[in-house]
Amino acid sequence: MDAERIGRGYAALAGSLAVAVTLGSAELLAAVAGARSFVVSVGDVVIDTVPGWLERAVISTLGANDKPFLIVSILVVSALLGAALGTLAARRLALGAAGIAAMVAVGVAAALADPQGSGAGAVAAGLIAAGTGVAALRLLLGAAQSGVATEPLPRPRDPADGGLASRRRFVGLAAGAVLVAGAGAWGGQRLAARKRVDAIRQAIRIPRPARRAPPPPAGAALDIAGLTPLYVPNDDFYRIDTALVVPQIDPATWSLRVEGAVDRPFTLTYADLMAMPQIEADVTLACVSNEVGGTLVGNARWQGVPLRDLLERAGLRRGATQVLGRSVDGFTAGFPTEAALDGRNAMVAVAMNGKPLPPEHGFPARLVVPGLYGYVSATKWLTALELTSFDEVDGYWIPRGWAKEGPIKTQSRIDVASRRVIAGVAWAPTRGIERVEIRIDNGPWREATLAEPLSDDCWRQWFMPWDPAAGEHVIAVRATDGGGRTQTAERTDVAPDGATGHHTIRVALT
Ligand SMILES: Nc1nc2c(c(=O)[nH]1)N[C@H]1C(S)=C(S)[C@@H](COP(=O)(O)O)O[C@H]1N2
Ligand SMILES: [Mo]
Repeated sequence: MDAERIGRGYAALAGSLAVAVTLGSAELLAAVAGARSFVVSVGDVVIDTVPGWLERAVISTLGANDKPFLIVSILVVSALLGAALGTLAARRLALGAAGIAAMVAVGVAAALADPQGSGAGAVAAGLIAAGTGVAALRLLLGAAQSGVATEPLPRPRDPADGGLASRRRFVGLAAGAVLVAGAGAWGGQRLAARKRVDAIRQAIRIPRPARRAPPPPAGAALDIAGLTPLYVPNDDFYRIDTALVVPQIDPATWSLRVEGAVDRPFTLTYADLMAMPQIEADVTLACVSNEVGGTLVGNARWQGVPLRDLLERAGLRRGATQVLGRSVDGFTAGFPTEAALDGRNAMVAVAMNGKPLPPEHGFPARLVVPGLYGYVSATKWLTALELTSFDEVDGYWIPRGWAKEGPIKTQSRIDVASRRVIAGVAWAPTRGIERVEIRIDNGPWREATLAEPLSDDCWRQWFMPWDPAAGEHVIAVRATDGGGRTQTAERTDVAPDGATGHHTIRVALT
């Protein structure tokens, strides 16, 4: 085709539309073929390859919007690449076709790199989508070339000009392309949504645990408006993971391998796991990325199979010093084997607050290890436990600038500062909370009243009656753990092993 004869704007638009058709049809075809969405797969690769500092910066500026932002970015970049391909294709169609094929190849490669979804399906969907996209490019450029598009984008033309008809044709084709792209994306989403495991999950009966957690003692939960509940409901529980879409795992096809430096590696089905004796325990989970005063922490009642039982069944070999949890989505987290054997309630959890794990929190099974930050321990959508050493393998976050070992630091947080009361929570999992102190307007540290403890693995609520004068006040909190160690005032960043410092707030009371 003759570039001179096709307005650049038309060519670019044709290219973008052809890419949209490619992506939309790929979305639908991938869903039909049981493959992962190309766009989502590329997003996952981006998440896994961007440098740790950038990932942290994006999460801290965009918070929970980081994932939609990533998807939109991929679509915008694709549209721009499409525009560039369109102008190339106006000169030689083969260049545009090669460009579309290359883009699809990137999507297929990303989908293949993901252990979830059908690889053959991804290849088949990619081939057909590329063909569809190239056909769309041809048609659109053909329409653009046949007269209309010799002028920059839309300019009123003489009705007598024969270009009008072909411009109509271009506009019609463009509308068709938008329709095909939109319908493909929508259909793909609909099909993917049908794979959700909600119904299966709701039908699951959680067995009675062989060992129940004691009921929470009277006085463990304070009745203070605005105070974080002792048990955070599943729907409100903080969520942190690298999964762009929540893995939907049918327990019927799920399995858990115990392997590595063990004498008797084995694989369990979900039914096998559910048939093993289970324990129940209250455990506070915390994220290493939790800023001082932050909300990336929560307490729940978990139920599952003691990790120790699984490791004993496998028979630990010498050198099995790290337990590495592997997720179906490729995420890994490792912690000292000692934490599974020293008597704490480390478990492969199947239930959270009396319900099968929500998909967002790792259904059908995840690790819960009291006292360790989630990034080294709490693998969701767990599919393997690999016994290894810290020299051999690093978990996902370690090469991204986080410490190899991640014991949870003592932290305390002010949730409420009203005209009557100051209240909050404090946690030092496995060590417990011995004391919480409050300092108002740089006065002396004064002891707050502690609620009854749930367990040393959980946060503890606290309060202090307050009758403030009107005006501005600065309130700081610090906790002392069960070992008598008080939180340091020194402020450090969340990386590499968790923030330190006193949560300090400023309130204005009238
Ligand atoms: N598969 C998988 N498991 C994961 C993660 C992840 O990215 N992928 N993130 C971990 C981190 S950093 C934390 S803090 C906890 C958070 O668990 P939650 O989302 O249930 O609160 O999950 C851990 N388990
Ligand atoms: Mo985390």
